[in-house]
Amino acid sequence: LLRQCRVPRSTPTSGRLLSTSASNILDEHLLHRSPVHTEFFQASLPHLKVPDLNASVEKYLNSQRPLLTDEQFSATTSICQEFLKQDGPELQRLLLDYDKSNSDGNYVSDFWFDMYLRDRRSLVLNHTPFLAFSAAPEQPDPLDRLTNMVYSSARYQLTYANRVLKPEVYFLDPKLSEEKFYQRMKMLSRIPGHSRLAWAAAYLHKAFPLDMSQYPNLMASTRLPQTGRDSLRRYPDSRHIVLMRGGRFYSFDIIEPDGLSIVPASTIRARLSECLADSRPAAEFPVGVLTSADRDVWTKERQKLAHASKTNSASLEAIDSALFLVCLDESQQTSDSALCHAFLHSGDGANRWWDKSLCLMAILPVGEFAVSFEHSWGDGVAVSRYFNEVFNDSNRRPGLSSGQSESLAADPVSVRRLEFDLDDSLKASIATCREQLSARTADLDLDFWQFDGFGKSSAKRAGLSPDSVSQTAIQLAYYWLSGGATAPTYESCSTAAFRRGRTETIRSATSATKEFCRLAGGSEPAPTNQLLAALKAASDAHSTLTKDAAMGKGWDRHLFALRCMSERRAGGAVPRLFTDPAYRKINEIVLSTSTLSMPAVKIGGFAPVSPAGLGVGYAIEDSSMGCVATAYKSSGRSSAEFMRCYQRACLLLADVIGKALDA
Ligand code: BUJ
Repeated sequence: LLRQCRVPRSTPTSGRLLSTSASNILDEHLLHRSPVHTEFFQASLPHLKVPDLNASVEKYLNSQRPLLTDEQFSATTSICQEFLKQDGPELQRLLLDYDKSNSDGNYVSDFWFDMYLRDRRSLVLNHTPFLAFSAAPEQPDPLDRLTNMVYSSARYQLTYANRVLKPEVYFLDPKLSEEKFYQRMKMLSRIPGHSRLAWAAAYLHKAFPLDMSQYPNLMASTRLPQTGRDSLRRYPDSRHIVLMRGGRFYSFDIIEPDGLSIVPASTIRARLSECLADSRPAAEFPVGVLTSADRDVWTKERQKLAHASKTNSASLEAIDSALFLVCLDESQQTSDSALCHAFLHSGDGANRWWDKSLCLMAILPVGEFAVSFEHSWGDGVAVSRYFNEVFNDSNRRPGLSSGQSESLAADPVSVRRLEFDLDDSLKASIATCREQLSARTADLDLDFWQFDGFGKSSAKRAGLSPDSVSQTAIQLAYYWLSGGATAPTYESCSTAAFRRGRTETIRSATSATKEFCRLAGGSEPAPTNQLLAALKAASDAHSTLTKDAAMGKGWDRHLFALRCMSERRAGGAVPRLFTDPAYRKINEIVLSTSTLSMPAVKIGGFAPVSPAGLGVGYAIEDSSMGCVATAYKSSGRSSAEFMRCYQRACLLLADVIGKALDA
């Protein structure tokens, strides 16, 4: 979880529904009642420190080593030495000053928000990932399951908005019961000044509270396109959702006007059915496709749209302010790769509103469900909390009790159709965006493979870190794919252990993985004991990098922030370190990887982050491992070829580790 894991500063919770007291809400409308309030630990979370300059530069050089020839490495080393003598200390001082004046945030979070919100490229494929839900065999009817997921999402919102959602805590001590932990925290909450002590008290229990500053933007929130830099906006009074089907929009309430209770699940189901019963054909000009455009293009089109009619501005307002979006697609395809394509980009992208912070997707009649999220506001840790809560709650305590389906007819006025008036110019833009997006998504190659012959438990028994083994498999696959090369690799690591922490990069292509690939990847692999020793060295090196990253001691965010400072610095030239071809190369990510292993997740993925790169979403479970790989066909890469190499790599690793365990 920790691996994965600009909102206004003063209001940590999502808002107005909050002013009601949770004690007025019946248990059936909540996920649970936390013994301490949701932000109990927030104020005492540790501050993410600016790392030491020399240490970051040294780590940067270590990451460069396997990617460069001796000559290139020596040139980059000299550039780094020059940086440490010239620009580095001044930029570091500026960054430390900036950090001091920014006590509620951290040195990187505003720059990170800027990185997302200033990016003018389409959100689709470039940023938006998806996570698909595992099956729920006890809920065979897809519409019942969707109803229950919507109902549990409403519970999530009432629980969060009323501050009774349990704080997000990473427990390291398996012997510590959650109940006991919270009893003690509740006792602490009676002591004056507890908000400063809360984190330390949790730490004494080997429990690590995680940042929750992203949570207010999960629901009732949207990204808004603006020239140059987009913004995020929240709607604290929201009680409705917007459903999209065939590029058309429908809106209905799921929380009652009192803000204290959820619309009965049978009514939600009837409202969903009413949307499904609309017999009109799919929209000829699906407005949602405009949200897939370049952000400056969409900014202009949105202004035109909003000014064209009151109907349009009202529809936009309803979409922006919805708690979340439900996207219903219809398909008979059940293959894993067809599902991944559908969830990642919905074919031609016509049935999505990409700006919306959270989107619950359903494919009927096959009954597959997933979530996608606009990435600027938050990361995997916040989304996986919602994802797990909804998966568990909708299975264990479904809102719809059996036999209740459609016992109520929807009130005909309760589902509002959201319409748009489109002139010829808007129609032409929609047609253009649709063509452009179709061309981009048709270029995306995607493959999935799951291997049931090896998993976490064998890796652990052999004294290896399961994640390191997965990363080594990816490195070896790339080694074969490229005929012996090592590529700039990004593994996402959460820094949510810190206040407003987002992510750090684990640079998982190391000198140790390179050596392992050299020994294992030739036509005649080295003897098993040699391979095992190299694998252990790769695992140890990776574990150190992982710990560093999770502790905010990687080099990526530090150098990124120093570069941002150099761009702000009046009159200062950009230091050579940032124009060095080696710096550019290491940031042109070829292997973009991320993992989330949770029973609720069936599959998940994202597109490559560079035109010639690969996107690799992977997981390692107790006795299986697997990944979803993406690539752009136009770059000459093939996800299927990568997958063949990955399969070979998994088999080799399983064999080597199996022999070690047998010995
Ligand atoms: O690093 C960051 O700041 C954010 C990253 C960006 N990037 C995706 C480019 C790496 N964002 C995330 O990591 C969020 C990604 C969420 C999706 C993760 C999918 C992983 C699940 C794959 C499951 C594969 C199935 C295996 C079966 C055994």
